Amino acid sequence: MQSSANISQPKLPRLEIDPFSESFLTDPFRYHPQMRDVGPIFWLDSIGAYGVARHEEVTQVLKNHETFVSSRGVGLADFAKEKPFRPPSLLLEADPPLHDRTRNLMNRIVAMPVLKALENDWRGKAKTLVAELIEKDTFDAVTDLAEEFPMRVFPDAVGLMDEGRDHLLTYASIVFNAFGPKNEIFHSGMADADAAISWVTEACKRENLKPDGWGEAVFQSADRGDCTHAEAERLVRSLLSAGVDTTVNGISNLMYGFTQFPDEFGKMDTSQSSTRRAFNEGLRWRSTVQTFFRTAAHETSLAGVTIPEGSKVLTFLAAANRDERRWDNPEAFSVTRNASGHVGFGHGIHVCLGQMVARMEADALLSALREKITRITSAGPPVIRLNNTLCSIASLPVKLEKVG
Ligand code: OVM
Repeated sequence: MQSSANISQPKLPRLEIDPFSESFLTDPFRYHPQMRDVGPIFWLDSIGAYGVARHEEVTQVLKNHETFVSSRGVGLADFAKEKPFRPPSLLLEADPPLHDRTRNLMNRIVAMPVLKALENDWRGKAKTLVAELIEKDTFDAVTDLAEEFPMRVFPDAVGLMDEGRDHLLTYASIVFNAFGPKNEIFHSGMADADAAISWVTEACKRENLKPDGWGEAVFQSADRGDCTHAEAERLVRSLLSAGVDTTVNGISNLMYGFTQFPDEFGKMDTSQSSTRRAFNEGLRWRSTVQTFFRTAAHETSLAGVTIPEGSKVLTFLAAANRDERRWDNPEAFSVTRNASGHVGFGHGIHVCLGQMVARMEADALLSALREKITRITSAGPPVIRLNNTLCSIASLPVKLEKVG
Protein backbone atom coordinates (compact mmCIF):
# COMPACT_ATOMS: atom_id res chain seq x y z
CA MET A 1 0.00 0.00 0.00
CA GLN A 2 1.20 3.46 -0.83
CA SER A 3 1.81 5.69 2.18
CA SER A 4 0.51 9.24 2.02
CA ALA A 5 4.11 10.50 2.09
CA ASN A 6 4.61 8.97 -1.36
CA ILE A 7 1.67 10.77 -2.94
CA SER A 8 3.38 13.62 -4.69
CA GLN A 9 2.28 17.14 -3.88
CA PRO A 10 1.44 19.44 -6.78
CA LYS A 11 4.11 22.08 -7.10
CA LEU A 12 3.20 25.31 -5.37
CA PRO A 13 3.83 28.22 -7.75
CA ARG A 14 5.56 31.25 -6.22
CA LEU A 15 4.73 34.77 -7.34
CA GLU A 16 6.90 37.83 -6.81
CA ILE A 17 3.91 40.15 -7.18
CA ASP A 18 3.28 42.37 -4.13
CA PRO A 19 -0.52 42.78 -3.92
CA PHE A 20 -0.10 45.78 -1.61
CA SER A 21 2.36 47.72 -3.78
CA GLU A 22 1.38 51.01 -5.40
CA SER A 23 1.77 49.47 -8.80
CA PHE A 24 -0.57 46.58 -7.99
CA LEU A 25 -3.18 48.71 -6.25
CA THR A 26 -3.20 51.29 -9.04
CA ASP A 27 -4.47 48.60 -11.44
CA PRO A 28 -4.98 45.20 -9.79
CA PHE A 29 -6.85 43.89 -12.82
CA ARG A 30 -3.61 43.96 -14.82
CA TYR A 31 -2.09 41.38 -12.45
CA HIS A 32 -5.10 39.12 -11.94
CA PRO A 33 -4.74 36.98 -15.11
CA GLN A 34 -1.27 35.87 -14.03
CA MET A 35 -2.56 34.99 -10.56
CA ARG A 36 -5.46 32.94 -11.89
CA ASP A 37 -3.38 31.21 -14.56
CA VAL A 38 -0.35 30.23 -12.48
CA GLY A 39 -2.47 27.65 -10.62
CA PRO A 40 -5.42 27.20 -8.28
CA ILE A 41 -3.27 28.30 -5.33
CA PHE A 42 0.06 30.11 -5.16
CA TRP A 43 2.57 31.46 -2.67
CA LEU A 44 3.19 35.20 -2.38
CA ASP A 45 6.81 35.80 -1.37
CA SER A 46 6.16 39.50 -0.77
CA ILE A 47 3.82 38.91 2.18
CA GLY A 48 4.53 35.28 3.13
CA ALA A 49 0.99 34.12 2.44
CA TYR A 50 -0.93 31.83 0.10
CA GLY A 51 -3.18 33.34 -2.53
CA VAL A 52 -6.26 32.14 -4.41
CA ALA A 53 -7.62 34.09 -7.38
CA ARG A 54 -9.96 31.66 -9.17
CA HIS A 55 -13.69 31.70 -8.44
CA GLU A 56 -13.68 28.01 -7.44
CA GLU A 57 -10.94 28.24 -4.79
CA VAL A 58 -12.04 31.65 -3.49
CA THR A 59 -15.54 30.32 -2.79
CA GLN A 60 -14.09 27.13 -1.29
CA VAL A 61 -11.94 29.04 1.18
CA LEU A 62 -14.81 31.35 2.15
CA LYS A 63 -17.27 28.46 2.50
CA ASN A 64 -14.93 26.50 4.75
CA HIS A 65 -15.05 28.90 7.70
CA GLU A 66 -14.16 26.21 10.26
CA THR A 67 -10.76 25.66 8.68
CA PHE A 68 -10.17 29.13 7.23
CA VAL A 69 -11.09 31.22 10.23
CA SER A 70 -11.76 34.94 10.60
CA SER A 71 -11.06 35.29 14.34
CA ARG A 72 -7.31 35.50 13.69
CA GLY A 73 -8.00 38.59 11.54
CA VAL A 74 -9.05 39.01 7.92
CA GLY A 75 -5.99 41.13 7.24
CA LEU A 76 -2.32 40.15 7.05
CA ALA A 77 -1.84 40.39 10.83
CA ASP A 78 -2.44 37.15 12.74
CA PHE A 79 -4.37 38.10 15.89
CA ALA A 80 -2.98 34.96 17.55
CA LYS A 81 0.49 36.54 17.35
CA GLU A 82 -0.02 40.29 16.95
CA LYS A 83 -2.14 42.81 18.78
CA PRO A 84 -5.05 43.81 16.51
CA PHE A 85 -5.05 47.35 15.14
CA ARG A 86 -8.33 47.94 17.01
CA PRO A 87 -10.51 45.74 19.24
CA PRO A 88 -11.67 43.02 16.81
CA SER A 89 -15.03 43.31 15.08
CA LEU A 90 -17.60 40.98 16.64
CA LEU A 91 -18.81 40.12 13.14
CA LEU A 92 -16.01 40.36 10.60
CA GLU A 93 -13.23 39.14 12.89
CA ALA A 94 -15.21 36.48 14.77
CA ASP A 95 -16.01 32.80 14.28
CA PRO A 96 -19.05 30.82 15.38
CA PRO A 97 -20.53 30.64 17.93
CA LEU A 98 -19.78 34.31 18.76
CA HIS A 99 -20.20 35.35 15.14
CA ASP A 100 -23.59 33.69 14.76
CA ARG A 101 -24.97 35.33 17.89
CA THR A 102 -23.92 38.84 16.82
CA ARG A 103 -24.86 38.20 13.19
CA ASN A 104 -28.41 37.10 14.07
CA LEU A 105 -28.83 40.19 16.19
CA MET A 106 -27.53 42.49 13.45
CA ASN A 107 -29.60 40.76 10.73
CA ARG A 108 -32.67 42.01 12.60
CA ILE A 109 -31.31 45.58 12.73
CA VAL A 110 -31.18 45.79 8.92
CA ALA A 111 -34.03 43.37 8.11
CA MET A 112 -36.21 44.04 5.04
CA PRO A 113 -39.18 45.65 6.88
CA VAL A 114 -36.75 48.09 8.54
CA LEU A 115 -35.30 49.00 5.16
CA LYS A 116 -38.67 49.21 3.40
CA ALA A 117 -39.73 51.85 5.91
CA LEU A 118 -36.93 54.09 4.60
CA GLU A 119 -37.27 53.36 0.91
CA ASN A 120 -39.55 56.28 -0.04
CA ASP A 121 -37.39 58.74 1.84
CA TRP A 122 -34.24 57.45 0.10
CA ARG A 123 -35.90 57.54 -3.32
CA GLY A 124 -36.96 61.13 -2.68
CA LYS A 125 -33.44 62.10 -1.62
CA ALA A 126 -32.00 60.44 -4.74
CA LYS A 127 -34.38 62.45 -6.94
CA THR A 128 -33.38 65.67 -5.18
CA LEU A 129 -29.69 64.96 -5.69
CA VAL A 130 -30.16 64.05 -9.36
CA ALA A 131 -32.17 67.26 -9.91
CA GLU A 132 -29.21 69.21 -8.47
CA LEU A 133 -26.66 67.37 -10.62
CA ILE A 134 -28.43 67.67 -13.98
CA GLU A 135 -28.27 71.45 -13.59
CA LYS A 136 -24.49 71.20 -13.94
CA ASP A 137 -22.59 70.84 -17.18
CA THR A 138 -20.04 68.48 -15.66
CA PHE A 139 -19.54 67.26 -12.11
CA ASP A 140 -17.46 64.83 -10.09
CA ALA A 141 -19.22 61.46 -9.91
CA VAL A 142 -17.22 60.63 -6.77
CA THR A 143 -17.48 63.70 -4.56
CA ASP A 144 -20.78 65.09 -5.91
CA LEU A 145 -22.63 61.79 -6.27
CA ALA A 146 -21.02 58.61 -4.92
CA GLU A 147 -20.00 60.25 -1.62
CA GLU A 148 -22.89 62.66 -1.44
CA PHE A 149 -25.77 60.20 -1.68
CA PRO A 150 -24.74 57.65 0.99
CA MET A 151 -23.80 60.55 3.27
CA ARG A 152 -27.33 61.96 2.86
CA VAL A 153 -29.05 58.70 3.82
CA PHE A 154 -26.81 56.33 5.83
CA PRO A 155 -25.74 58.43 8.87
CA ASP A 156 -29.38 59.44 9.42
CA ALA A 157 -30.51 55.81 9.21
CA VAL A 158 -28.00 54.89 11.93
CA GLY A 159 -29.04 57.96 13.91
CA LEU A 160 -25.56 59.44 14.18
CA MET A 161 -24.84 62.79 15.75
CA ASP A 162 -24.84 65.57 13.17
CA GLU A 163 -21.46 67.09 13.95
CA GLY A 164 -18.33 65.59 12.38
CA ARG A 165 -19.84 63.03 10.01
CA ASP A 166 -17.05 63.64 7.50
CA HIS A 167 -14.81 61.59 9.79
CA LEU A 168 -16.69 58.48 8.60
CA LEU A 169 -14.86 58.34 5.27
CA THR A 170 -11.48 58.93 6.87
CA TYR A 171 -12.15 56.25 9.47
CA ALA A 172 -13.24 53.65 6.92
CA SER A 173 -10.19 54.22 4.75
CA ILE A 174 -7.98 53.66 7.82
CA VAL A 175 -9.81 50.44 8.70
CA PHE A 176 -9.54 49.06 5.16
CA ASN A 177 -5.86 50.06 4.88
CA ALA A 178 -5.19 48.20 8.14
CA PHE A 179 -6.05 44.83 6.55
CA GLY A 180 -2.84 45.12 4.55
CA PRO A 181 0.78 45.47 5.72
CA LYS A 182 1.96 48.60 7.54
CA ASN A 183 3.21 50.07 4.28
CA GLU A 184 3.42 53.65 3.06
CA ILE A 185 -0.25 53.58 1.99
CA PHE A 186 -1.28 52.60 5.53
CA HIS A 187 0.93 55.25 7.15
CA SER A 188 -0.10 58.09 4.85
CA GLY A 189 -3.77 57.37 5.63
CA MET A 190 -3.01 57.67 9.35
CA ALA A 191 -2.47 61.42 9.10
CA ASP A 192 -5.99 62.30 10.34
CA ALA A 193 -6.45 59.06 12.23
CA ASP A 194 -6.61 60.30 15.82
CA ALA A 195 -9.48 62.71 15.21
CA ALA A 196 -11.45 60.19 13.13
CA ILE A 197 -10.95 57.34 15.60
CA SER A 198 -12.02 59.45 18.59
CA TRP A 199 -15.04 60.76 16.70
CA VAL A 200 -16.16 57.22 15.83
CA THR A 201 -15.60 56.07 19.42
CA GLU A 202 -17.89 58.85 20.65
CA ALA A 203 -20.45 58.37 17.86
CA CYS A 204 -21.00 54.71 18.82
CA LYS A 205 -22.03 55.55 22.39
CA ARG A 206 -25.71 55.24 23.22
CA GLU A 207 -26.01 58.77 24.56
CA ASN A 208 -24.83 60.15 21.21
CA LEU A 209 -27.23 58.10 19.05
CA LYS A 210 -30.63 59.43 18.04
CA PRO A 211 -33.67 57.57 19.41
CA ASP A 212 -35.09 56.23 16.13
CA GLY A 213 -31.99 54.91 14.34
CA TRP A 214 -30.32 51.52 13.83
CA GLY A 215 -27.67 52.41 16.42
CA GLU A 216 -30.22 52.79 19.24
CA ALA A 217 -31.92 49.61 17.97
CA VAL A 218 -28.67 47.70 18.61
CA PHE A 219 -28.67 48.98 22.21
CA GLN A 220 -32.34 48.00 22.62
CA SER A 221 -31.35 44.53 21.54
CA ALA A 222 -28.73 44.62 24.31
CA ASP A 223 -31.45 45.74 26.76
CA ARG A 224 -33.33 42.55 25.85
CA GLY A 225 -30.25 40.50 26.68
CA ASP A 226 -29.08 39.65 23.14
CA CYS A 227 -25.61 41.06 23.87
CA THR A 228 -23.86 43.26 26.42
CA HIS A 229 -23.91 47.04 26.14
CA ALA A 230 -20.17 47.03 25.48
CA GLU A 231 -20.77 44.62 22.60
CA ALA A 232 -23.57 46.85 21.30
CA GLU A 233 -21.15 49.76 21.09
CA ARG A 234 -18.74 47.67 19.05
CA LEU A 235 -21.52 46.42 16.78
CA VAL A 236 -22.51 50.01 16.04
CA ARG A 237 -18.86 50.52 15.15
CA SER A 238 -19.28 47.78 12.52
CA LEU A 239 -22.08 49.75 10.89
CA LEU A 240 -19.84 52.80 10.72
CA SER A 241 -16.78 50.88 9.51
CA ALA A 242 -18.45 48.86 6.79
CA GLY A 243 -21.43 50.99 5.81
CA VAL A 244 -20.05 54.09 4.14
CA ASP A 245 -16.82 53.72 2.15
CA THR A 246 -18.07 50.42 0.70
CA THR A 247 -21.23 51.93 -0.78
CA VAL A 248 -19.41 55.10 -1.81
CA ASN A 249 -16.86 53.13 -3.81
CA GLY A 250 -19.47 50.66 -5.04
CA ILE A 251 -21.28 53.60 -6.64
CA SER A 252 -18.02 55.20 -7.87
CA ASN A 253 -16.90 51.97 -9.51
CA LEU A 254 -20.30 51.53 -11.13
CA MET A 255 -20.16 55.09 -12.51
CA TYR A 256 -16.68 54.32 -13.81
CA GLY A 257 -18.18 51.28 -15.58
CA PHE A 258 -20.78 53.50 -17.23
CA THR A 259 -18.09 55.89 -18.51
CA GLN A 260 -15.90 53.04 -19.79
CA PHE A 261 -18.84 51.29 -21.52
CA PRO A 262 -20.96 54.31 -22.52
CA ASP A 263 -23.72 52.27 -24.20
CA GLU A 264 -24.54 50.36 -21.02
CA PHE A 265 -26.35 53.03 -18.98
CA GLY A 266 -29.15 53.31 -21.54
CA LYS A 267 -29.71 49.54 -21.50
CA MET A 268 -30.86 49.85 -17.91
CA ASP A 269 -34.43 50.90 -17.08
CA THR A 270 -35.90 52.34 -13.86
CA SER A 271 -37.27 49.01 -12.61
CA GLN A 272 -35.79 47.47 -9.50
CA SER A 273 -34.88 44.27 -11.35
CA SER A 274 -32.88 46.29 -13.87
CA THR A 275 -31.07 48.61 -11.42
CA ARG A 276 -30.29 45.66 -9.19
CA ARG A 277 -28.73 43.72 -12.05
CA ALA A 278 -26.61 46.75 -12.98
CA PHE A 279 -25.34 47.26 -9.43
CA ASN A 280 -24.49 43.56 -9.11
CA GLU A 281 -22.59 43.73 -12.39
CA GLY A 282 -20.69 46.79 -11.16
CA LEU A 283 -19.60 44.84 -8.09
CA ARG A 284 -18.53 41.90 -10.22
CA TRP A 285 -16.69 43.96 -12.81
CA ARG A 286 -14.82 46.24 -10.39
CA SER A 287 -15.16 44.83 -6.90
CA THR A 288 -14.96 47.44 -4.17
CA VAL A 289 -13.54 45.08 -1.56
CA GLN A 290 -10.66 43.57 -3.53
CA THR A 291 -9.30 41.07 -1.03
CA PHE A 292 -9.71 39.55 2.42
CA PHE A 293 -7.49 37.06 4.27
CA ARG A 294 -8.40 33.98 6.22
CA THR A 295 -6.12 32.00 8.59
CA ALA A 296 -5.78 28.20 8.57
CA ALA A 297 -6.87 27.05 12.05
CA HIS A 298 -5.22 23.64 11.47
CA GLU A 299 -3.24 21.93 8.74
CA THR A 300 -5.41 21.42 5.71
CA SER A 301 -5.18 20.99 1.98
CA LEU A 302 -6.49 23.09 -0.86
CA ALA A 303 -6.31 22.10 -4.53
CA GLY A 304 -3.97 19.30 -3.39
CA VAL A 305 -1.54 21.64 -1.63
CA THR A 306 -0.87 21.13 2.09
CA ILE A 307 -1.38 24.32 4.05
CA PRO A 308 0.18 24.42 7.54
CA GLU A 309 -1.69 25.67 10.60
CA GLY A 310 -1.42 29.43 11.03
CA SER A 311 -1.00 30.16 7.32
CA LYS A 312 -2.62 33.26 5.94
CA VAL A 313 -4.59 32.79 2.72
CA LEU A 314 -5.43 35.86 0.66
CA THR A 315 -8.67 35.56 -1.32
CA PHE A 316 -8.69 37.77 -4.41
CA LEU A 317 -12.42 38.47 -4.62
CA ALA A 318 -12.05 40.89 -7.51
CA ALA A 319 -9.98 38.40 -9.52
CA ALA A 320 -12.54 35.62 -8.93
CA ASN A 321 -15.18 37.97 -10.27
CA ARG A 322 -13.33 38.14 -13.59
CA ASP A 323 -12.34 34.48 -13.78
CA GLU A 324 -12.96 33.25 -17.33
CA ARG A 325 -13.47 29.77 -15.85
CA ARG A 326 -16.67 31.14 -14.31
CA TRP A 327 -17.77 34.10 -16.49
CA ASP A 328 -18.28 34.68 -20.20
CA ASN A 329 -16.40 37.70 -21.47
CA PRO A 330 -15.49 38.69 -17.89
CA GLU A 331 -13.70 41.93 -18.78
CA ALA A 332 -16.89 43.40 -20.25
CA PHE A 333 -19.15 45.49 -18.04
CA SER A 334 -22.63 44.51 -19.16
CA VAL A 335 -25.67 45.71 -17.20
CA THR A 336 -27.88 43.00 -18.67
CA ARG A 337 -25.61 40.18 -17.45
CA ASN A 338 -26.78 37.99 -14.57
CA ALA A 339 -23.82 38.55 -12.24
CA SER A 340 -25.26 36.63 -9.31
CA GLY A 341 -22.67 34.28 -7.89
CA HIS A 342 -20.11 37.09 -7.79
CA VAL A 343 -18.12 37.27 -4.55
CA GLY A 344 -18.02 41.06 -4.30
CA PHE A 345 -20.15 40.77 -1.14
CA GLY A 346 -18.10 37.77 -0.01
CA HIS A 347 -19.51 34.27 0.36
CA GLY A 348 -20.59 31.96 3.18
CA ILE A 349 -21.40 32.93 6.75
CA HIS A 350 -19.61 36.30 6.56
CA VAL A 351 -21.37 37.42 3.38
CA CYS A 352 -22.08 41.14 3.55
CA LEU A 353 -24.59 41.96 6.29
CA GLY A 354 -25.42 45.32 4.72
CA GLN A 355 -25.90 44.14 1.15
CA MET A 356 -29.61 44.97 1.16
CA VAL A 357 -28.81 48.44 2.46
CA ALA A 358 -26.29 48.91 -0.34
CA ARG A 359 -28.77 47.56 -2.91
CA MET A 360 -31.50 49.89 -1.74
CA GLU A 361 -29.16 52.88 -2.00
CA ALA A 362 -28.14 51.82 -5.50
CA ASP A 363 -31.75 51.20 -6.62
CA ALA A 364 -32.83 54.63 -5.43
CA LEU A 365 -29.93 56.39 -7.07
CA LEU A 366 -29.91 54.46 -10.36
CA SER A 367 -33.64 54.76 -10.96
CA ALA A 368 -33.54 58.50 -10.21
CA LEU A 369 -30.63 58.89 -12.65
CA ARG A 370 -32.19 56.73 -15.37
CA GLU A 371 -35.46 58.68 -15.17
CA LYS A 372 -33.67 61.86 -16.29
CA ILE A 373 -30.58 60.62 -18.13
CA THR A 374 -29.72 58.46 -21.13
CA ARG A 375 -25.94 58.41 -20.95
CA ILE A 376 -23.06 59.12 -18.57
CA THR A 377 -19.77 59.96 -20.24
CA SER A 378 -16.28 60.78 -19.08
CA ALA A 379 -15.37 64.47 -18.79
CA GLY A 380 -11.75 64.02 -17.70
CA PRO A 381 -9.28 61.48 -16.36
CA PRO A 382 -10.32 59.58 -13.22
CA VAL A 383 -8.02 59.76 -10.20
CA ILE A 384 -7.40 56.49 -8.37
CA ARG A 385 -7.19 56.55 -4.55
CA LEU A 386 -4.75 53.96 -3.23
CA ASN A 387 -6.08 51.74 -0.44
CA ASN A 388 -4.76 48.36 0.75
CA THR A 389 -8.19 46.70 0.44
CA LEU A 390 -10.61 48.95 -1.40
CA CYS A 391 -10.79 49.61 -5.10
CA SER A 392 -11.28 53.31 -4.64
CA ILE A 393 -11.64 56.36 -6.88
CA ALA A 394 -10.89 59.88 -5.64
CA SER A 395 -12.29 61.78 -8.61
CA LEU A 396 -14.31 60.93 -11.73
CA PRO A 397 -15.36 63.90 -13.89
CA VAL A 398 -18.54 63.10 -15.85
CA LYS A 399 -21.10 64.64 -18.15
CA LEU A 400 -24.76 63.61 -18.37
CA GLU A 401 -26.96 63.38 -21.45
CA LYS A 402 -30.54 64.23 -20.55
CA VAL A 403 -33.69 62.40 -21.62
CA GLY A 404 -35.61 64.12 -24.44
C1 OVM B 1 -16.56 45.62 11.03
C2 OVM B 1 -16.14 45.74 9.60
C3 OVM B 1 -15.14 46.62 9.24
C4 OVM B 1 -14.75 46.72 7.92
C5 OVM B 1 -15.35 45.95 6.95
C6 OVM B 1 -16.35 45.08 7.31
C7 OVM B 1 -16.70 44.47 5.05
C8 OVM B 1 -16.73 44.97 8.65
O1 OVM B 1 -16.11 46.43 11.86
O2 OVM B 1 -17.35 44.74 11.34
O3 OVM B 1 -16.98 44.30 6.40
